[in-house]
Amino acid sequence: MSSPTERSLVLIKPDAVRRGLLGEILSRFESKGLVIEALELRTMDGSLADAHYAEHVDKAFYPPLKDFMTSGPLAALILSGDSAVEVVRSMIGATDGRKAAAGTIRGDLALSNRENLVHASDSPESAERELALWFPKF
Ligand code: 3AN
Repeated sequence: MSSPTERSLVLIKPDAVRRGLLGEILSRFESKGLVIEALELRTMDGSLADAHYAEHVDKAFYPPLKDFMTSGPLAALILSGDSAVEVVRSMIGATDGRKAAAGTIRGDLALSNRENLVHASDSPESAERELALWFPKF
């Protein structure tokens, strides 16, 4: 039995671009067999940050998160494949890079709770919302 192809919105964050990890992170997703359907280098502005992180805008950690996410270019991607949302989430690991399991992107490459290299949609419903924000033409 095969699962339907899903799409996930993935952001390779400004810390990853600054650290020269874009190729390594893209390579992990490609090696897994996920398909890059769209890929764009762009800088998030404040209003897109507020919309993207709508569930976090009132939290204490949001202002520094917004500063970080708008601090430089990031790579926005659509990744697709069988169960892509869950597969990508398991590949990136827990939010806090200090606690993320070894073998995951954050577990291997991040040591921070904020500068944690990658965002990925956490459910098919979030993916639909985020894809409409970032790639309205897709
Ligand atoms: P995830 O990215 O693992 O889905 P969320 O959605 O809970 O995590 O949080 C969104 C982003 O907010 C995280 N990627 C991280 O950059 C930041 N963040 C979450 N919790 C904290 C926190 N306690 N302190 C600082 N930054 C946080």
